Order: sequence, then structure tokens, then C-alpha cells
Amino acid sequence: MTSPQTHYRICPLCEACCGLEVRTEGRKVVAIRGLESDVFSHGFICPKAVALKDLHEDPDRLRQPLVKRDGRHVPVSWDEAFAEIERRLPPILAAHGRDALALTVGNPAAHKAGLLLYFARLARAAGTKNLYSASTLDQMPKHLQAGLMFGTLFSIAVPDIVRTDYMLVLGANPIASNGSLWTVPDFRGKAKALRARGGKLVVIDPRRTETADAADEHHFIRPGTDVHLLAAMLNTLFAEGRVRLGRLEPLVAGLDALQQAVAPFTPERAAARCGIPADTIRTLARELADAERGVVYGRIGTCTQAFGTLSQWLIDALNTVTGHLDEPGGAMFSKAAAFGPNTMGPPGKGRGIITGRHASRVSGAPEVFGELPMVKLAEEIETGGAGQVRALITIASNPVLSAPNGPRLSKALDALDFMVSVDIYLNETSRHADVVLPGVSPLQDGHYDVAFPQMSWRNHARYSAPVFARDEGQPAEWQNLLRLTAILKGLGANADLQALDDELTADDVRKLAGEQTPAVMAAVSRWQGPERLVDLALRAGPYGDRFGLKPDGLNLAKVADAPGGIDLGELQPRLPEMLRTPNGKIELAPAPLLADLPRAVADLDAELDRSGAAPMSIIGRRELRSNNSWMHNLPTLAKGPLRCTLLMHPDDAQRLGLSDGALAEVKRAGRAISAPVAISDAMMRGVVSLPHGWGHHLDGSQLAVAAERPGANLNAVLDESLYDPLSGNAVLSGVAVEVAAAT
Ligand SMILES: Nc1nc2c(c(=O)[nH]1)N[C@H]1C(S)=C(S)[C@@H](COP(=O)(O)OP(=O)(O)OC[C@H]3O[C@@H](n4cnc5c(=O)[nH]c(N)nc54)[C@H](O)[C@@H]3O)O[C@H]1N2
Ligand SMILES: Nc1nc2c(c(=O)[nH]1)N[C@H]1C(S)=C(S)[C@@H](COP(=O)(O)OP(=O)(O)OC[C@H]3O[C@@H](n4cnc5c(=O)[nH]c(N)nc54)[C@H](O)[C@@H]3O)O[C@H]1N2
Ligand code: SF4
Ligand SMILES: [Mo]
Repeated sequence: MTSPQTHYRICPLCEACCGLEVRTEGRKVVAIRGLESDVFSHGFICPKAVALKDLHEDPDRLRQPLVKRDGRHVPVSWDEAFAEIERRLPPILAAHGRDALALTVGNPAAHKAGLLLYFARLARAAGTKNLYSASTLDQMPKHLQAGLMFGTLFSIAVPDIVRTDYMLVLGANPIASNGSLWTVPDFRGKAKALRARGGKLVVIDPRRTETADAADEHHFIRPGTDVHLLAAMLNTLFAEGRVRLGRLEPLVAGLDALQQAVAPFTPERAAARCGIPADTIRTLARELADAERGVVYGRIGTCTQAFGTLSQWLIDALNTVTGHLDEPGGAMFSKAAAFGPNTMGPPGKGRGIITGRHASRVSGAPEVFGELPMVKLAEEIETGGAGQVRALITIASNPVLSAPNGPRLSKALDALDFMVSVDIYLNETSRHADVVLPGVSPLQDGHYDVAFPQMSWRNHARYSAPVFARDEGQPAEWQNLLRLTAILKGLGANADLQALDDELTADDVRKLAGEQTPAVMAAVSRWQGPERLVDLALRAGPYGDRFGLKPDGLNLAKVADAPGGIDLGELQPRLPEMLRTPNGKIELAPAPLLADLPRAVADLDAELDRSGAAPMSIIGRRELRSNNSWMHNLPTLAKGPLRCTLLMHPDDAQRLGLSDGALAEVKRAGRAISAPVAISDAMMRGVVSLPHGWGHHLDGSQLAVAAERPGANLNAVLDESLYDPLSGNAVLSGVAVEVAAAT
């Protein structure tokens, strides 16, 4: 008998980053529950956490590399897999240049310190302009707006929910999603407390969501029109003399330009477009302005639309002109213990951001934070000529399901000369790969959240060590990325990885500590790989021990010795210290946003098709027991009612002759999917909702549980030609489709 043990693990499955207690006996997981003593999540979890056991034990989870031979994937040794990559990839780059290789990185990388930190190294070594990520299917508008207004991509203001009296939520459903670009475990509990102390929660969404049900008020909005609502709220505040900047007055640039910019957006004009009455728009503006402590928060519904970046801008413009930015109970900035770009360099001023340093080859879409839009990947593979993408490495990314027009991308992947997938499954995307390099189970991996403390409801530092040792011979994921880096640097598949890692880490340290490099390297030498980088970042960070100069400060050893983490206190006002804009001000009217605004003004007067045959508008949705495209193979989550259903208002169902459970066909541009209808008056009329991440019926995948109920791929009908030109973000919401009874 092996004795039971308990371990601490930060849940890697969504942005809430809950602290878990994992009980094991030998190599078996016997229980997973929320850790009550976690300083950040206090025991909260959702049903997905328990599925980590399923994930760990999933027989379909890859444990050995695969190489495609004669169209079939066969297991090979690690050395064979890397030898195959070395044999096939460098000649393509030698013949066609660095841009012939594209890299995509997906959502799980944000939850794996090893993947995130070593992807950066891989991308640098690749030296290609063709970098793509899930960010342009998700939150790029937010990063761009944060960069333009506050100076860095991670300067994201989050609601100080525990102290607010008024919260306006647009395009987010944190009760199902558990929050995004805002790390906030137990949103439901915190929202309940808000209301219990007399506060008010208002939700704007084309569906009356779980979050709307827990709110005081909900308003339907026509998908894709938040820009009009937000601009009209600002218009109201200016018209009624309610703008108050408070202590931010000397820090704000562009107030007059903002006032002029929103002038065309009267509540009456906006109402006609967005479907929310003018009086309601005025009331929302007044309530926000009158709230002692109030905040506006907008998430994916306001990002994945044609006016994504404009909407993010106007959200923080509202927070600023109502005096709620950087105030307790308003929209505040976290102060991360490590990796925070707004904690580095001299305080109060910086270089700001630059975009458009290069553009995509075929469409000329501008680079944003070094990335090109995921919607442009297929055409870069398909279109011949110098710079054509001929090889691809996907890292924890499944664009065949997650990007619009997945079928086109799927076909394009078949046309590549060579493809590598770093993934844990043989799925819709990795089935196209010539070589698949499996990652480890999260329980075999140490973890520190690199990204999420930049936007957390409370400051904290937490580390979780691996629960189990890796399987015999299985490298850590960062080691696989480092080995790919070695190949791309021309060092070969059998390079000395330790030496390469030391060299790359010393480069990082040199930038940070200059002459002190040897001393700093010695100080962090107790750790290896990503842990060494975390130790470095913590020690150099705003709470750090400065490598011994501040003995009371943080380092990774201290954080690791505190299971449940170290609390760093509630959010504190950080202006002007956190600004990194060139003029040291909050940019209320950044030039690129002003330049893009005429597009929204033109849309304000867009003719609404009110004829009976108007196409339906389709939006997505998230379900608590699912996560994007890759958790449908876990029995604990897969069981229960069918989740991939098409929600539709009863009037629309009647008009289209569809009854509950009937199969509907959804069509656009000659592509079609079908899904069972679920009739619900929670839908706005004219809008249907289907979750994304389904469609697990494709040949060559190895997902036995998911294939039993494959669902329909929403992205098979969405349109890669639709995107926000500023951020490159895909339009995934409010796309016009035809809906009819399936024949
Ligand atoms: N229509 C529509 N499309 C959407 C969205 C939407 O709302 N509507 N949402 C978008 C959003 S917000 C996002 S973030 C993207 C996500 O887009 P992606 O990141 O492309 O998709 P995921 O479904 O998260 O798939 C992650 C991949 O990582 C693999 N994986 C999981 N864990 C690990 C690991 O530990 N290591 C490795 N190496 N691989 C791992 C999985 O097997 C899977 O192949 O989807 C976007 N697509
Ligand atoms: N259970 C679960 N949790 C998840 C995920 C998951 O797939 N499942 N995915 C994770 C990921 S990668 C992310 S990015 C986050 C996202 O987290 P959230 O942003 O909270 O995502 P959603 O739950 O999709 O909520 C978006 C809401 O926007 C609404 N909406 C759609 N179009 C519009 C519009 O034009 N205007 C407005 N105002 N609203 C609109 C939708 O109806 C929906 O209710 O969730 C994360 N957490
Ligand atoms: S909400 Fe659920 S999936 Fe998200 S981190 Fe917490 S336990 Fe994990
Ligand atoms: Mo996402």
C-alpha cells in the first residue's frame, strides 16, 4: 500500500486559476477539490477541475511522439521524431527563407509557464513574420487598446468587484466562463455580495445569460453594435456635463478629441442601430456616472466583432471620464509579482506601443504585437510566390476548430510541405501534422501563472510543483520547444540543450542586470528551465528580493514554500506609476482609434434589413462543462445533456417551422452545418447561438469519447474575411447566416 498524499495545483483549465488540492495514492489520483486555504480562490472550483483526473488518465492523450508514414501516424521514439524534423524542416527554410515557416500558438499555452516562456524563444529563433495565435480569435482588441491608452499590452484595467457598487457587463458571461481578461474565481459569489451590499449589476448581451439571470437588469443588444451604445453613453455624459476626471485630470490627454469623436453618436441614432432605447442608454450613462464606485467591463462579445478595438477603447474611456479608473471599486490595475511589462523600466513613462512594423504578405494586414491575424493563415499557405508559408508548427492550438472557415484551413494544412504539432491529442488540427510531439499531463508539470496575475482581482503569487514525475523518457514541454529552437538555430536535434538554455537565460539576464549577469545567474541557479525564469522575474519584480538586496522580498523558493500562495493584497491605485505611454499620460483619444472611427459612424446609419426574410445573426456561447475545443474527450464533462444546440427565440422557431429538438441547417457562403434546435426566450429575436469548439467527426482524429457526440463546428460556417482591421481579430459574433429546417 502506498500512503495517500496531498498536493497543491493551480488549475490550468481556465482563467480563474483556482487553487486545487489533489489527493493521490501512488500514481493514482483519488480526489480533486478546491483548496480552502488558497489565498486567491479560497476553495472555489467548477466541475472542470475534477476532470483533470480524466485528462491525466485519458487513454487517447498522447504519450509517445508520432510520425506520419504513408498517411498513417505511427509511434516513434523522441530521437526519431526530432531527427525527422531536422531532416525535413531546415531544408525548407534554406530553400525558401525564414517566412516559409509559420507558428501558431493556442490558448492552453497561456496556462503552461513552460509553453509560454519557451514559445517566445522558439519564435525568436524561427525569425519568421508568420506568427499567429488564439489572441486574434479572442482578445487582441483589448491588448491593442490597453497598449494605446496605457502603454503596454498587459495594462488591462479590471473591475474591483469586491468594492464596487455598480457594474455594467457587456459581452461576457463569467458565470459560465469563470471570467476572462479578469482573473476572478467565484464571480457568482462576488456578484452576489455586490448585490447584497446594495450594489447593482447590469448585463448587456444578445442572450439572457446565466450572468444576466444573476443580475439586477439585462438588456438585449443587436450583436456587433456595442460601439454605438458605448459612444452614445459617452455622448450623454458630455451633453449633460457629467464628465469628471477627478484626480486623473492632469494625467489625461485627448478629452476634447474624445468629445468630438462621440458627437455623432446621439442616443437616438445609436438606439436605432443597437436596439437599446435612447432613454435606457441615457439612464445607463447616468447610473455609471452617479455611482460612487462603478465600473464597466466588456469581454469576448465586445472583442470578436468588427468594432472590437473601438469598443474596448470606449469602455475604458467611460471608466476614465466617470472618475472610476484606478479608484477602489472602479477599474483598477493589478500589480503582478513577475513579468509585468508595466512594472519594468522607469515608472510613469515608456515607449508605448508600435504596430504595423510589417504586414501580412497577401492581404497586407498589419502586425500587432508581432502577430498576424489567424484569419490570414490559410491564404498565406495557399498563395504561391516568395514568402509563401510551406511549413507550420502548431503549439497547443486547434485552428481547424477554433478559427473561422476551419474547412478551408484544414485543406490548406494538407498542402503544406511539412507540419509539426506540439499537442496532447491527435485531433482536428494535429491529424494533419507529419510529426506530433505530445505534451505532459498538467499533473506532471510545475506551474506559475505568467499572464493572469497581470489582471487579477487581487494581487498574489502562487506556484504549484508537479504532482507526479514525468513518464520514463518523456521530456517536459519546454524541453521539446527548446529542442525545436536548437533545430531552428541550426544547432541540430542533438544540441546540448542545457548549454543552449544557459545561454538564452544569460541573454535575458544581461538585458535585465547588465554587468551583474554572473551574480544573478548564480542566484537563480537553484532552478532550471521555466522555473529559473520565474525565479528571475520574481526576484527582479516589484515585490522581489532583488537577488539578496531586499532579504524580505519574494523569490520562487518562498512562493513554492507557501502552498496556497502568498497574498499581496487588494488592488491599489497605480496611476501615474504604471503608465508606459511616451507622454506619460492616459491617451483618451489615440490617433489610430480616431482614424478608425468613421467606419463606426458609417455603420451607425447602416440600413437595417427589417424584411421577414432577413438573415439571422449567429453568436457563440460557453458552457460550464466544456472549454473551447479540447475537453470533449473527458467522460466526466462529456456526459449529460447535449451541449452543442442551436438556441433560438420561439418566434423565430415558429417562423422557420422549427420545433424544439428539430435539426436546423445553418448556412453561409455555400457552407452548411446542422444542429438540433433548443427553443428559448432567453435569445434575442433574430439571433441564434451555437457554442464553438465542436465538430469532432473528422477522419484521422483519435478522440473516442468526443466522437460519440461530435457536435457541429460553428467555425465551419463563420467567415475568415471578416475581421477588425485594427487588431486583426476575427469576427466570431453577429455573423449573418441563413437558418432553415434541415432536409
Ligand atoms: N466561433 C468561435 N470561435 C472561437 C471562439 C468563440 O467564442 N467562437 N473563441 C476563441 C477563443 S476565446 C479562443 S482562446 C480560441 C482557442 O483556440 P485554440 O487555442 O486554437 O483552441 P483550443 O480549443 O483551446 O485548443 C487547444 C489545443 O491545445 C491542445 N492542448 C491542451 N492542453 C495541452 C497541453 O498541455 N500541451 C499541449 N502541447 N497542447 C495542449 C488541445 O489538444 C488542442 O489541440 O478559440 C477561439 N475560437
Ligand atoms: N466553461 C467554459 N469556460 C471558458 C471557456 C469555455 O469554452 N468554456 N473558454 C475560455 C476562454 S478561451 C475565454 S476567452 C473566456 C471568455 O469568457 P467570456 O467573455 O465570459 O465568454 P462567453 O461566455 O462566451 O461570453 C460572451 C458573451 O457575449 C455575448 N455576445 C455575443 N455577441 C455579442 C455582442 O455583439 N455584444 C454583446 N454585448 N454581447 C455579445 C454572448 O452572448 C456571451 O454571453 O472563457 C474562458 N472560459
Ligand atoms: S473555474 Fe473551474 S476550470 Fe476554471 S480554474 Fe477554476 S476549477 Fe479550473
Ligand atoms: Mo479565449
